[in-house]
This record gives sequence, structure tokens and C-alpha cells, in this order.
Amino acid sequence: MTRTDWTRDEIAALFDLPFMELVYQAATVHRATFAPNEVQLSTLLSIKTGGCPEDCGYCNQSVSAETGLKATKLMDVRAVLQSAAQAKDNGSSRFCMGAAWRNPKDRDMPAIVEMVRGVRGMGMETCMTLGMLTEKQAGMLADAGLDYYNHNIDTSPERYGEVITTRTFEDRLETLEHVRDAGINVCCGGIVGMGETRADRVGFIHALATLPKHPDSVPVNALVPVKGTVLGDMLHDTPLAKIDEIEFVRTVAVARITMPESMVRLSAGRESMSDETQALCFMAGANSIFTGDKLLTTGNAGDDKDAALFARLGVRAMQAEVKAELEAAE
Ligand code: SAM
Ligand code: DTB
Ligand code: SF4
Repeated sequence: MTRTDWTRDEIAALFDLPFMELVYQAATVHRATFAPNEVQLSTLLSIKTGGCPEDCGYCNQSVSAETGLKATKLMDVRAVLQSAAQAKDNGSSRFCMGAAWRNPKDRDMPAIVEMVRGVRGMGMETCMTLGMLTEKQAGMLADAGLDYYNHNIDTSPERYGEVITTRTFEDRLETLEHVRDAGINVCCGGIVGMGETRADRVGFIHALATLPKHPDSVPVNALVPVKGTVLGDMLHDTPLAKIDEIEFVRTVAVARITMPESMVRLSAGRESMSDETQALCFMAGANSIFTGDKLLTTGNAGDDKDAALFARLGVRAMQAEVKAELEAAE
């Protein structure tokens, strides 16, 4: 049974370890559950871009951001399935569909359900991130066969209100409960490099590692600073606020140690990360990435660069069945 009773002091003590000791401990925990040279590949698609009524300070899809991003309507199901087929051809095992919504409207649900059924029918794992869900909507997604729902807590509970004012940390927890209760795997993580303190990073990992059940997957994003967003502008104006890459690796390592059976995803921000930093993240227990040259709206490393990185490191793409076998063995 994994621990969900971590204290903030214990987590702070992990962050304080000498770097080599921390990475060694994380790598040891990683190897106890996972093949150390396998990384799972997920591909993102923005199925509804921009015009979001929420005011998340990091996001270029918010109506409050002045980024000139063009808002679109929900994509049609056929185009989504075409894009999933391409991702599958490129070796991805999970297709993650994201919408810039505060929450889905009931009238959107039939198309969403069709997308889940269609992508599943192609033999890929499905993930959606659509904002807040009611109990009923979570049930509809579960019935459609949705494998994962991504809903991030993003930062520490005490910092949350400085980053987002249009919803609360508790709202986030409530949707996570609906998703869990519906039997959908939870994907929940956040962003580092938003000018937060070490104590906020401790609080962020603590909140994840003390959920009633650890998220099945934990995306750790490095802020992609987009001009015209509150936090992107802050980073352009005060570059010193940019997170130290060693501190980023520490955050990955502490996530791995405290949530030993979760997939830890090295998520946004890889485009501007060196091969060496990414290698340290894999050493520290990250075992999943987003593939392709685009995340939702911003750039990603791209398949050629990733293939070269994997070859350099001797890393293989994890097959969907491998993860399924690991789950069955638990
Ligand atoms: N609207 C939905 C929501 O917020 O739950 C789903 C889409 S939203 C873009 C998904 C996640 O992407 C956010 O919770 C945040 O962690 C991450 N994200 C958004 N913009 C980012 C950025 N500029 N840099 C890093 N991560 C970002
Ligand atoms: C997550 O934690 N990271 C992904 C996914 N969940 C949906 C999104 C990152 C988005 C980065 C900004 C963009 O490309 O729009
Ligand atoms: Fe909207 Fe999600 Fe962006 Fe927040 S992170 S503004 S909820 S799309």
C-alpha cells in the first residue's frame, strides 16, 4: 500500500537532500515498479482552442490573456479521429484531447462521447481535459470508456488564488473526486517555474501525494512563458524568476519518491530543455512525455528530436500493454 499520509516536513526534507542522494533515491524507487529505460508516449490535441472564461495566469487560452490566439469551436469528430490515427502511426499509446472550457456544456457531451469511443476503437488509450465536471458528466465519460481525465491542481493550495481567481482549489478537488468515483484514472499535476517558492513546490507535491488515492499519472509542467499572459510576462520581465533546472529535477524526483506507482510525466517546457536536463528527469523517475511538435497551442520538442534523444539515451517507448500488465500485477 502506498503512503498517502506524507507530511510537509517529510517532503521538504526530500527537497533538501543533496542532489545526488535525492536522484539516487528516486531512481531506486522508480526501478522497484517500472522498467527504468521505458518512457510512455502521449499525444495532445486541442479540440477546442481559446476563448476560455477562466483567468489562469499561465494560460494563453484565457480571454484575460492578450496573446492574439484565435478562438475556435469544438472540432468535428472525424477530424479528431484522423489526428488520433496519425498519433498512433507515430508510436503514441495515448491520445489526450483538451478543451479550453471552464466546464463542458451538456450539449457538448454527445460529440465528446463519440470522440472517446472512436479513439478507443482505434486501440489507443484515451484522455480528456475539459475543465470542471459534474458527477453526471464524469459518469457519461466513464460509460464511454474514457481511460484518463486530466485535471491539474497546478500549484500549492496557498498560492492557488494568486494564479487563478475564477475558481478555487476546492473546486479542483471536487472534480477530481467525481472522476475518481466514476472509476476513471486520474491525471493530476501542475506547473513549476511560475515564480513560486520552494515551500509552494513542497505544498504542491504534498497536495498530490495526500489525495485519497495518488493520481495514476502526474504531469509536471515547466511554465511555457507566453507573452500576453500574466505569468509569461512576469518571466519575460524578471528572467530571474525562471526556475533553476536542478530545482525542476528535484521536483520530479520528489514526485517519484512520494508517489512511487504513478506515471510521472515530463510535460510542457521540454522544447526549451537540454537533453541533459531531460536525461536527469528520466533518471529521477519521469517515465512519460508528450510527443509531437505541438502541445495544445505551444511548441513541443517534436518526434525527430525525441527519437534522437531516445537513441542517445537508449530509451524505448513503453507500449500500452506494458502499462496494462504493470497494473494487472499490482
Ligand atoms: N481547460 C482545462 C483545464 O484547465 O483544466 C484543460 C486544458 S489546460 C490547458 C490543462 C493544463 O495545461 C493546465 O492545468 C496547466 O497545468 C497546463 N498549462 C496551460 N498553460 C500552460 C503553460 N503556459 N505552461 C505550462 N503548462 C500550462
Ligand atoms: C498538462 O498537465 N499539460 C498538458 C496537458 N496537461 C493538457 C498541457 C500543456 C499545455 C501547455 C500550453 C499549450 O500548449 O497550450
Ligand atoms: Fe481555461 Fe484551462 Fe487555460 Fe485555465 S488552463 S484558462 S481553464 S484553458
